Amino acid sequence: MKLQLEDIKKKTEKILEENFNLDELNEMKVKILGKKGELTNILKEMGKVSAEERPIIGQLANKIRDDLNDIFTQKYQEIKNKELEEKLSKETIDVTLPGKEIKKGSIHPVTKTIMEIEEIFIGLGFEIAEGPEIETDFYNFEALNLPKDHPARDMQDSFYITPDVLLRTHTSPVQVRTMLEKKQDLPVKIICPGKVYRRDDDATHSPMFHQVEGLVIDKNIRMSDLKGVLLAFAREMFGPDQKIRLRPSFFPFTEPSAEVDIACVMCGGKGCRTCKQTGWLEILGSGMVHPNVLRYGGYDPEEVTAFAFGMGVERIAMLKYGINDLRLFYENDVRFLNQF
Ligand code: 2U9
Repeated sequence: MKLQLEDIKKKTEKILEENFNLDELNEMKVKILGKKGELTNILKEMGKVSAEERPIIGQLANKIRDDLNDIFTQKYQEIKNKELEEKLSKETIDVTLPGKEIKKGSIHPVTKTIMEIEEIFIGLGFEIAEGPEIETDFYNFEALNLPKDHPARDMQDSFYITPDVLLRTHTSPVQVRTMLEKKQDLPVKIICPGKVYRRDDDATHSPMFHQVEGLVIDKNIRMSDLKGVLLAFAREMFGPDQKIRLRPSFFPFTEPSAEVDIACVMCGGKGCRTCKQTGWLEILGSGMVHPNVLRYGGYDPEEVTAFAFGMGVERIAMLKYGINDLRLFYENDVRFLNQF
């Protein structure tokens, strides 16, 4: 039996010198070490071995089984390495081939326009203020001199979450919050960019759009300050020779109020379809802040005065980049977006 065991080891070592693939090796392993394999067959004869010899043969059998397992493991590794080497020797990499194109995104035209507006006002000494898009009736309406029965508060015009909480309809509540935080500190020079929400949805109105509003509070702020700042803005945004025109208007939060026009970007003021033959295009609304609004913000209208303005970012972007359809901003068509 001892001889049989040593034989099987020698036989295995010899067989494995030949060229096998992994499947053949596995088959061989089952044939020799498997449940019904040759080693098991030899050990079936254990009963015939004398009691003194049995532990010695048992030990030898265990050692031979371990040795055989080692031999198979070693051979397995050899075959694997050989296969890998063969694969690598065949595989060639052409380093001169062009790489895969990485598609780069671009900045959305609305974001780009906000960034440009911010740059201009930062250059004029303004700070940027931000605030929540979900607002209370107080910050969105009450503090802005929009009385309880004002049509803007209609459920039909705004998105209400509860009777007292709504999606902000303008970024003005950010200015109110900033005024209350500043606790009468002077001067206040801020712009507030962000998303606003109104129940409007047609070719020229979107239920979500972007605004930038501005507020300047100090002693002796006058309408001429408003005009100077907005002229500087118009020239940086639309060209150094731009003109502006102020037309009287009405907003509940400003008095007096003015709509601001620039010379038509299409015809330069001669009159065309874009400006409806007027030569002018409206770009923003503005005015001197109403005394009630200053009071709500904690400032004394006898001590300080203020001007404010508001613009729709999509409108500015359309005029600046010659975009003729508002809906293009929200469709996420890369053929449109890639142009910015
Ligand atoms: C405070 C006080 C006053 C912000 C202003 C406008 C005029 C205005 C419109 C432009 C186009 C809204 O997006 S739009 O439809 N805005 O005409 N906004 S004055 O006045 C303020 C804001 C905050 C505390």
